[in-house]
Amino acid sequence: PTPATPPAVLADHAERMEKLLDRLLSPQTLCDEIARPERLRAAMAHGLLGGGKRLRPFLVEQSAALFHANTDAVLRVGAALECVHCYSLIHDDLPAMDDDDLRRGRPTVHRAFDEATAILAGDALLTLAFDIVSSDETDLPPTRKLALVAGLSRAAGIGGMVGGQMRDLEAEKTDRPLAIRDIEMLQSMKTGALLRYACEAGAIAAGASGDERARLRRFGEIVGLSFQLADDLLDLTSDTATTGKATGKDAAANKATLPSLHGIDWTTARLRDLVVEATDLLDPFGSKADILVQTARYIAFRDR
Ligand code: GRG
Repeated sequence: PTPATPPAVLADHAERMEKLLDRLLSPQTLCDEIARPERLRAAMAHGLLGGGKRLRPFLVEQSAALFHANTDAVLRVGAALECVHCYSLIHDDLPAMDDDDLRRGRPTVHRAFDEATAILAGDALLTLAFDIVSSDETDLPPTRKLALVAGLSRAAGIGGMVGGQMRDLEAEKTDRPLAIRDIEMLQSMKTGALLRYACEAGAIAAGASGDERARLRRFGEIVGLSFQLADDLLDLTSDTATTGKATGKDAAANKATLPSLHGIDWTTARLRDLVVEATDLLDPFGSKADILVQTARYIAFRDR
């Protein structure tokens, strides 16, 4: 299929998100009265600001928009989720994990600062996320904030992103290839959990019904599956296009991905099915869901 374009409003959202993140990390906002280590704040800013598609907060915003929610509070919930995402990138880049020098075209946090500072910057971004959601400035009923905190804890923790990362590290240590079921489980935890939460969080923040919340959660799950499949497919096709064989990071680490196991045609067909399911799920919302549907299509059929 021809590559899908991102919704026009994604860039505008990224700009608004950048301003909010910048404000949330400003010296004035971050407990000015106590001795705040400037080097840590600068490292957090390096990992959080200046780049990124801001896809997760965009999904929070668009999911909440289906129910006409308070936009300021929703933006703050999205900002909290972006803090968790960026913390995971900072830690993922560390020498003990992927050992990367560049992220979003700039030196990784441990390269620009040092390893210990990068670890602490990630830790502080993770805790800042919960600070943001629970803060009085996030103008939502306490029951919704509690549900948001509970959902974020689960999406980020052992049953979600961190658990998925651990499974990934363990898989790298064994010679036995992972079963397809295990690959799917690993990915639904490692990258899927935050994307699933993004859509569910929009519904929670907006006070949607249990049914609507479950619908958005499933939509987020599909977005997560598509995101990973598309990522692995792009890896596979760019490698084979340039060298005739798979040489990307996953291939170098001898890591099987669903596209490398099933092939390009299977993956493209699976992505089409996922987009159809995502579109059907949002059918009850009519044209209000147009942007979310376009986002699902973009995530599945992006060209980079
Ligand atoms: C180390 C706690 C810990 C977790 C690591 C999600 C994760 C687990 C690591 C991310 C590493 C990675 C490159 C995963 C592949 C897919 C992915 C999440 C890519 C980055 O997300 P985008 O495309 O990035 O949304 P931007 O830069 O747009 O924010």
